[in-house]
Amino acid sequence: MEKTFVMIKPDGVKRKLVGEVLKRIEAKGLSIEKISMTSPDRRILVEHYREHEGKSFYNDLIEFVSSGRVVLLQVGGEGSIKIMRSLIGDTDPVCASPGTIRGDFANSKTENIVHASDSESSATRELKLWFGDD
Ligand code: 3AN
Repeated sequence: MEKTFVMIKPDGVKRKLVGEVLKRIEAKGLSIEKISMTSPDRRILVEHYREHEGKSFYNDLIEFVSSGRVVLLQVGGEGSIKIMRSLIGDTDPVCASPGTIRGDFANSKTENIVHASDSESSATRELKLWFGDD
């Protein structure tokens, strides 16, 4: 079954939206296969966000995601990568539709509650990075 990586970012944890995000994932019929909480250090975030290195928002992004605890998830199910992307909504809060997680809860491009892998190769890479080979 297809697997994807999801992270509830520090704003989602601080705003007590963990249950809300998990509820939406499960209500859609996807499965929470792994879950853990961590305070990510810069090193792992630099690797996670390597495609964004050098962009204008890069330093703020690393600073923000390393500012508190995050929830790491392996989510599984048929079509889980694309389904999770549609559940979270657009990166830009102006474009994120109501009914999506970002559409309902985010008002910032940096602090936008949740990350989900955007392709099969990202999902494989990110699951390995955050959960290892277990
Ligand atoms: P998404 O998380 O929707 O896949 P990406 O992969 O393009 O978006 O960007 C990764 C993260 O970088 C986003 N979740 C967001 O927090 C941040 N980000 C992306 N674009 C911008 C931007 N123009 N301004 C500020 N932060 C951004």
